[in-house]
Amino acid sequence: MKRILTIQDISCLGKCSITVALPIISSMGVETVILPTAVLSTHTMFKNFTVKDLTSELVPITQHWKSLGESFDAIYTGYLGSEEEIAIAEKIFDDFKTKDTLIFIDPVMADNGKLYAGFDEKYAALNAGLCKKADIIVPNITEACFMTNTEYKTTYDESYIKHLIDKLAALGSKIVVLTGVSLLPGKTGVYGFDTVSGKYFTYQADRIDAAFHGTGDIFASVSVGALVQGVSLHDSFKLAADYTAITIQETLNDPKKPWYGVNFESTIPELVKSLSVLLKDL
Ligand code: PXL
Repeated sequence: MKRILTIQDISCLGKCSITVALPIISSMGVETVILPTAVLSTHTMFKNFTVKDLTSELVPITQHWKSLGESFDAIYTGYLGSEEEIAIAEKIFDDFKTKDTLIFIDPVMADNGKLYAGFDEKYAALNAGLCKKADIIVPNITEACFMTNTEYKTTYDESYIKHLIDKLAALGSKIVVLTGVSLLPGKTGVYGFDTVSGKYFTYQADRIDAAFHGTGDIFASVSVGALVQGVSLHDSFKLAADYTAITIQETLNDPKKPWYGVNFESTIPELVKSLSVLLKDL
């Protein structure tokens, strides 16, 4: 069985970060090891959330794993929370990376043109530095703009997206995948660039006009859960984009939908079914 280490916060209530990554990656038949960066009562879109920072725990926990000789097929970072944790994540990559370890970075820090509460431009610059260690990075357009000092636009064309991707690739990741890219009416998806093959790729799923929290974490979890099992780049990102789209649709259909996250729990059986088709073809 493949094994992914994910490094991000636990937002106890809120359906994001580890409370999404753990069930989704596990449902995909991959062992999920967690390294919580902080425990929050809720994610940061709620008012008056509490935070217990866990920075001081990260090194002792990973040193214990190292002493046991443990290893990971992929390391997936999401919401890190502090500048010091970015430096520690870099050290964990160095300590655990072998030639077969996939380093997958979702530089969670911003959306809709704005940084999340508690982050500033220095934090964005440090995340940009971390990207040099990555095999794959999956920023949204806002995060890409903050990391590359590019003007954020809500209306754009393909040349703007390619320019942004080229600037992201210069940060040093092998593969760059920009998320939330809408180039066709009624569609949204990913636009990527593989620096090894020199090829751009894109996949557009149906766009559902609703913004929900945690969908980036769902997209990243499905992508890394498929990639680590040998599913191709195109099929992994298609699976993730389609699953995110059907999950948002499912949530909209729920008259009692939560405002703070999506009903991914209801759509997991479809994810498992679609993945099993892809795995059979490998
Ligand atoms: O979904 C990203 C995320 C993860 N963790 C925390 C957050 C957010 C987005 O706001 O607040 C704590």
